[in-house]
Amino acid sequence: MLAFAVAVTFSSASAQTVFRSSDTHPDGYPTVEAVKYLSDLLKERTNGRYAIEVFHSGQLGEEKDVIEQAQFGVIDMIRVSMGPFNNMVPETIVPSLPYVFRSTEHMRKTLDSEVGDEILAAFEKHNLVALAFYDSGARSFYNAKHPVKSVADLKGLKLRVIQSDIFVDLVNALGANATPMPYGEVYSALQTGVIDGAENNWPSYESSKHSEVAKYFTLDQHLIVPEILAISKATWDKLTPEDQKIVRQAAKDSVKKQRELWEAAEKTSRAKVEESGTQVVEVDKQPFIDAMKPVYDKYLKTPEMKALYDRVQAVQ
Ligand code: GTR
Repeated sequence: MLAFAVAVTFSSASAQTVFRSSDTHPDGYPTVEAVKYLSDLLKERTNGRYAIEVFHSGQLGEEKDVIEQAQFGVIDMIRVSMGPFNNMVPETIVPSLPYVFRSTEHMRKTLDSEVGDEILAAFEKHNLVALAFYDSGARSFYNAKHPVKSVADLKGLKLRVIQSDIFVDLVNALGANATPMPYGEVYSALQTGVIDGAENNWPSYESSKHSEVAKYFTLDQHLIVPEILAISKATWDKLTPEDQKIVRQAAKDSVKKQRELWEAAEKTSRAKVEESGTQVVEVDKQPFIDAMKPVYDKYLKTPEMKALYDRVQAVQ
């Protein structure tokens, strides 16, 4: 009995809180590895009091579901695309508009500025504390039917999109038919012909194996939409202000690492899929940009949205 009591005391003295963090991507993907790196930073900076366990490969659920679970405090942390937040957090609309960022550089500069901090802060009224943005490259269309060389070639294709109205509208504006669907269902939907194609970045296209069933990839790069790393407000509120500071800073510090991992993964994923038969089509982006006018008209209606858009554009 005595030995047992001693053991318990000892273990609670060195107690470690392990946050459960969700990611839809497999082990080794840049976002998964960045959160593991963040866990190491936390352990180091809190003398082992805090750590993170990453549940990769969608083990805790699809993005829409894990967002809800984090809002309720069932999951501590989530790493999800900004896309699924569009209908809930209006501040995510402008940075999710097609072709809103001129380049990855422009996206990074914007999100590293106070504009980025304001967008992160907007999650708090939805019971989430957004900690950082991670890179997700540019999203492009791919399909199983034919090479898409122009906007006209997209006509009538059934394309899976993230469950976000912006994504639906942008695909429909190009003459294709948008089908919102959770990420984990896309592979079999492509395989069985329920959809003709989808859109994503190189590492997702490769690691999800969509490249095996949809070989025509068109480099139209319609969206440079970042990832969000957030912690449940319920979990956050249990931390002391000092620990909150440590978590926030460590999350910011993990961004550099994620960007390095991202840049490497983009290259290796593209090389891998090209080697295994993906046909890449380079296109003139201007007609794609022109086709987005109705999407801009719809989402930039209010003075607030226009002002945020102007601030994003003003970042040099
Ligand atoms: C990826 C993103 C995921 C997920 C996925 C999708 O690029 O990293 O978080 O949103 O796209 O298309 O559902």
